[in-house]
Amino acid sequence: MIELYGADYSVYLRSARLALLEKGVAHELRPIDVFAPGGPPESYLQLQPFGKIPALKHDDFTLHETAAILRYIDEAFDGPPLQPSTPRARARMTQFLSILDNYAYRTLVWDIYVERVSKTREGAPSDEVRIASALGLARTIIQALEALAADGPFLMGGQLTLADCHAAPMLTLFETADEGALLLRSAPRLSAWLQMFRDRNSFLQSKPASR
Ligand SMILES: N[C@@H](CCC(=O)N[C@@H](CS)C(=O)NCC(=O)O)C(=O)O
Repeated sequence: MIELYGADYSVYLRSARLALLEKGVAHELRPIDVFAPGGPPESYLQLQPFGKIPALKHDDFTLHETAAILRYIDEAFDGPPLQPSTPRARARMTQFLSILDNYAYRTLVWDIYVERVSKTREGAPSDEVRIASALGLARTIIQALEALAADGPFLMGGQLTLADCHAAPMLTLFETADEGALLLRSAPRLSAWLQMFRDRNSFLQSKPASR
């Protein structure tokens, strides 16, 4: 039994779901709202002591940190391999994951998407200074990902990898901000990949109910 704890609005939960769906692994979603008043329930902190989502439970094995969850999903179950086989290609895939975790999530999702799109939707003012200060790093992130991206159809070429699963949820949100759409226009490989990935079954199936 595979249980994935989190909320469908989370880009990190969606990365893990994409890997499960691409792999064809049956799983159950266990709702945890990290942004609920008072934070996640105390019992969830046994699974994820930092109070972030997602966390995975497979029988008596529990795991948190999305990059670890993604690798576990690929290595523990049958289905199409989601990691390349050569050392260089595996290192490249890890490089994608690290850029997304260390630079892209905070900048593209929180500094730009949340400020420009989520807050506007909620009728709250956007923090223009925060957005403007994030644009330089956002440009570097998009240029770096574009330089690493293959000609397609997937980020690493012919094989869909964990890099696609991790990048798609963040970049799709980023693209809905005007600043994101503009920056992505200067990244033709990323743009073509995003357009293709948007219609993938796994992506459609993991769409948040609220969007
Ligand atoms: N290092 C964690 C990060 C996960 C993460 O930041 N998840 C976000 C949702 S997309 C979260 O739980 N945020 C709640 C918070 O920051 O309080 C991982 O790789 O799984």
